[in-house]
Amino acid sequence: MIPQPVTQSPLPDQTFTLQSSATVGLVGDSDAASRVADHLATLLRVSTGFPLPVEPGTGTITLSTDGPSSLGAEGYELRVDSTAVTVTAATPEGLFRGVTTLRQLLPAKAEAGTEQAGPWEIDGVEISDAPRYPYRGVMVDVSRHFRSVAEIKRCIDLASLYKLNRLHLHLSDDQGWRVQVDSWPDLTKHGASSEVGGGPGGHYTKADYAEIVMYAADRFMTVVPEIDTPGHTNAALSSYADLNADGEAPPYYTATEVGFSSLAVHKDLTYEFLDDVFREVAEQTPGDVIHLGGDEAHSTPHSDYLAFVPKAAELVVKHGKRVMGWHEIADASLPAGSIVQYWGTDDDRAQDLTRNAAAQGAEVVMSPANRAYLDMKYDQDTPYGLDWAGLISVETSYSWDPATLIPGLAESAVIGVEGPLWSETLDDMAKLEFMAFPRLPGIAELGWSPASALDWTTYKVRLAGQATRWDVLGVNFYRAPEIDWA
Ligand code: TNX
Repeated sequence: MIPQPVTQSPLPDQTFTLQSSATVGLVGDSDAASRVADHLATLLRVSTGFPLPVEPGTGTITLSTDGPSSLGAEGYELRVDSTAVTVTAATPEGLFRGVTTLRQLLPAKAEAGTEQAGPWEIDGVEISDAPRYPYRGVMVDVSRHFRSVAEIKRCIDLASLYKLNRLHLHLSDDQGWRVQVDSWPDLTKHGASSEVGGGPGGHYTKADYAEIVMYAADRFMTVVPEIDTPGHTNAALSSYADLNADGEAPPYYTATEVGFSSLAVHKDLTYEFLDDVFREVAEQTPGDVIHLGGDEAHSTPHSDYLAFVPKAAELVVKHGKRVMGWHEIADASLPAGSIVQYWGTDDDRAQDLTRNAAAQGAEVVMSPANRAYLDMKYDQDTPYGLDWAGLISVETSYSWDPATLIPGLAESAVIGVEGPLWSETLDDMAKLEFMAFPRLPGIAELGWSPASALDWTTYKVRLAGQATRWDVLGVNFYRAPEIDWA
């Protein structure tokens, strides 16, 4: 199982077998809980061919939201004995996490899209589980190479299988603006028309974005939209001449240099623009956070950068959202409730900024580029990906502790982890999957499992066990030689 649960005790000599007469019982009524029950039943109907009706009250598999609040919002208990399966939680979200565990206890063929032969056995077990951190994310860069709604749904499905609960979408950068903004239509009319390498690009209409948000919410995953500022803005600057300090629109950019673009920090129009963008993005985002980027603003003079960040942050807060940004923003003063995302490589500057973030009262999400970056090559022979932060083996990506990686950072400031998947070199889903698997499940485990459970030697055996699941799901994963895939 990945992530490893907090406690798990086998019930020896007890084996549960799912039969064609089984029912899914739902105790505690809410729409969200019944959607969790339907989600499980729908999945298993396809592979088992059993009718699996969802009924109120106790069933063969019982899902109950009558659990004590001591389990927390995402905690759950799961019991499998020879006659029944019970998942108990205090919330529909906890129920969903427990159902995710149940899916991993079933044979891998339970995930198949066609009817499979049984038996459908689960070894008896009692599990009690809850996450170490509330923020467990994956980031997809849809700016450098655009991904369709269907592809993003697949990312959500694969990430939620490992109990990740945040989908960070990098929606704007030099190479493309990917979300519709009604008040600034050229952002997508012009700014979405290509991508790295000159491909067709694309963008999410409001309906597309709503579909992604809803699909994610059904899997208890919150979308964190990122509008990168003040650098990484060529797509916007190329769409509106007036946004440029000199009033001239640069050409569309499809190469991969960073750090050459900047919003015009001294123009009022810049803040009118951001006000509109954040308002429209906030309106479509039920989640609590908008990410304003803030990284690599190499062509924004530093004093301008320090003036810009609080003004941009204030506009996020004005529209009811918490500010999130890459660690550079911690050099500026941040509004209460901000979240700073560390992407350093053990360098002092990045760590100082992150400690500064915590000293300001901000919370920290850990994405160390030399460990958590899913776009770094595994080794010299990896056919795509980058290597500026190093080569990141599966072991390297797993073997660190989010609480202690940055010396002197208060452990209480860290709220979680995220694996960013930048897409300069990744122009299709197969390549994204190859870079994310098998490293993303390890990031998920760092976010969920207690520090005492993190152990490479036992983890790599559990990781090997996931391969049959990925084969069933058609995941294009890298058979890293460090793992005995057997
Ligand atoms: C740095 S990480 C960037 C991105 C690149 C990435 C490639 C960060 C906040 N900025 O613009 O895509 O490296 O690994």
